[in-house]
Amino acid sequence: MNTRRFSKDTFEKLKNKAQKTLHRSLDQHIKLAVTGFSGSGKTAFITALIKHLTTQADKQNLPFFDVAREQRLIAVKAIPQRALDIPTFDYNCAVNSLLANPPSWPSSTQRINTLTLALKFETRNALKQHLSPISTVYLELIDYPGEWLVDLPMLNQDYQTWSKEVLTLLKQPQYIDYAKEFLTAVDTFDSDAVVDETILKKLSEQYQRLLLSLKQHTKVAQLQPGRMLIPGDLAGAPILLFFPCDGVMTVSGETQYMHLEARFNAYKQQVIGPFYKQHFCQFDRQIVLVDILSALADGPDTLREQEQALRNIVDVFDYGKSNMLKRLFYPKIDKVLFAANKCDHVSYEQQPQLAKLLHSMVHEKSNDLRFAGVEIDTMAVSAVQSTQQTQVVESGKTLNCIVGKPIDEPHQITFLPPQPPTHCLSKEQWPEQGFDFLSFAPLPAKCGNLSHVRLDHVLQFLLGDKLR
Ligand SMILES: Nc1nc2c(ncn2[C@@H]2O[C@H](COP(=O)(O)OP(=O)(O)OP(=O)(O)O)[C@@H](O)[C@H]2O)c(=O)[nH]1
Ligand SMILES: [Mg+2]
Repeated sequence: MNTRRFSKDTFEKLKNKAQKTLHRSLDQHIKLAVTGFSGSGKTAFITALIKHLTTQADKQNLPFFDVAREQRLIAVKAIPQRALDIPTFDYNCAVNSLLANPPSWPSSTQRINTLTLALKFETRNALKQHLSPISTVYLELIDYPGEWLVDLPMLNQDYQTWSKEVLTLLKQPQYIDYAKEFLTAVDTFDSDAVVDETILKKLSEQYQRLLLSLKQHTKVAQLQPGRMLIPGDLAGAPILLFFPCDGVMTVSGETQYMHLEARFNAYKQQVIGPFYKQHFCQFDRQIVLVDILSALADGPDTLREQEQALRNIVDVFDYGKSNMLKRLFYPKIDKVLFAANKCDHVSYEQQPQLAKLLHSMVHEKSNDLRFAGVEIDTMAVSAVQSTQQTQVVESGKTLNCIVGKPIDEPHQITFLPPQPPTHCLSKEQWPEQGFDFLSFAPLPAKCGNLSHVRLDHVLQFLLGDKLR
């Protein structure tokens, strides 16, 4: 009986693996990493991508997406996902809020979820055509709380290095007011003393409150550990009871420091490690969504901090072209798109400047990736359009403005956005009035259709070559 069950299980596993391998070998399976910090627009992007592919994939709507322009895309459909233990991405709920009257943005993500699309198309590839004129590509997407992404670089750090980095960040002038109380408590904390669970719990909770208030009042990206903000099923678990401290490592005895270090390591091994292995190891393509306008609005330190946080994230992914055989088992990211999202918060003429600013922020990393054989592009996009362009003449001068309904305001306004810089400015170069950008509600759908800015360029870059 046992032997029979073993054989059946083994057979199923082998069958699954063979199917996976076959899909990969024919390049039929694409895993797309939608990467971005909390609020960068991952959920809205995934929703828009599904909406445009499933019901709006015509040449008028997606003119730069070859398969749509050439009218070769037959149909796109969500299919049952391979990962049975992950909740399915609630597309209907997300798209309904965008299509509602008045429309609203989907809610912030609280757990991991996934969705697989099957794209059926007429192939132009001679070899594939010989086998069958119709091909199917499977596109796997996952959505997750951006807070959890920020944890990934911790995998390459030990407790001492992590503590140092976090404490340095908290001591910066723009965060010190929020962090003062916690920093004073940590200063008086005796890391060399014997373990006192009450003290550790109290300080951990204080640190968690600090993270929550930084999230609420600032745009700082690197708030670690991310599960302290969105615990998922770890709420109240002792694995979350740690905080950064400047202590010293002792050779013997069970000190508070060693206890904290053990919890930090357990968090890495039991929380970040599996999250990384299950969801971030095997990707083919990546889009990095960046909310550069919010960072600009927050000031020069936030922009620098975003730049650093982006570099740290890019560092944890596996890049480069793998050869055909390796690719079957260990796919590597071979295309990366850096997208300055929400670009419709500035005028059409200003959008290329946003792309240039993002390009300057990731320039060094892009160079390394290109060297590793990865194809890179940078674009200004808005997966879901929220404003329209207009021109206003004032004192004989034509001004390029945008029209939209700011979030939390009852009516549409015409707004002249400030001019974004094309590179990171230093504090001295920062304009006195800063950068005052607004956030807008999605544009109301027209006949059930959503609008976008350059989503077709994004699709062409990320998927175009697989749909030939
Ligand atoms: N103009 C514009 N604004 C957007 C777009 N996508 C997202 N936004 C804005 O950004 C906010 C956050 O978008 P989400 O899609 O929830 O971001 P997320 O990356 O999924 O965030 P988490 O779930 O917290 O990780 C939205 O509520 C909108 O205000 C877009 O395509 N265009
Ligand atoms: Mg989300």
